[in-house]
Amino acid sequence: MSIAVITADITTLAADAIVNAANETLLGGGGVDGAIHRAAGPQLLAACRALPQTAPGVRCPTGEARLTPGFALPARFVIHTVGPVWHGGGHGEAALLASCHRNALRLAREHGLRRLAFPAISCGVYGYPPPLAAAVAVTTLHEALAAHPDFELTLCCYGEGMRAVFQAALDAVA
Ligand code: AR6
Repeated sequence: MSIAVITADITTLAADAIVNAANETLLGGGGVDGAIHRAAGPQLLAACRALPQTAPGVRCPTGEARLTPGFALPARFVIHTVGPVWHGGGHGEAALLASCHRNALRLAREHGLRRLAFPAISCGVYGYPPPLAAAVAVTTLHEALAAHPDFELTLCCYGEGMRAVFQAALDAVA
């Protein structure tokens, strides 16, 4: 089974695509989103701006995913997805977070992208408790791998604490 958990800055990874934990505007932000935009260069913002809006100011509704080139990144593409804001767990957060992972994988398959790296979507500013988010992420990725074993998936954590949480979740499903 090809799911690895690592500690790294996702902007340094030469994957087919790295996944961005964005917001619905796709116009950048803090956290991993800010890091990806800084490393990719201004062409990334222009490419995001060119994506169609589905509602005023919304280029990617929560749970969906969009593809752009990676520009100056070592990764060829960026898959932007928007995780749910944590509101206590009773507002569909788990289903939305699973959708992020599933839609990112679907987009990757449609474009022949096999080697993907995911950050800990929603585990920063959006406040999702990491052990709960990690369980959703690894379960969803594990199911996708069963259907499409050619994927090489990396869960890229920023710091040892987050890596340990995601590794424990992976050990629980593997
Ligand atoms: N590489 C890998 N992981 C990182 C990096 C990096 N360079 N930088 C931060 N992380 P967050 P969210 C980790 O807040 O919770 C943005 O402003 C970070 O430590 O980036 O989905 C967007 O525009 C954390 O574990 O994303 C949205 O408005 C994880 O990435 C909002 O934040 C996710 O934290 C999205 O919030």
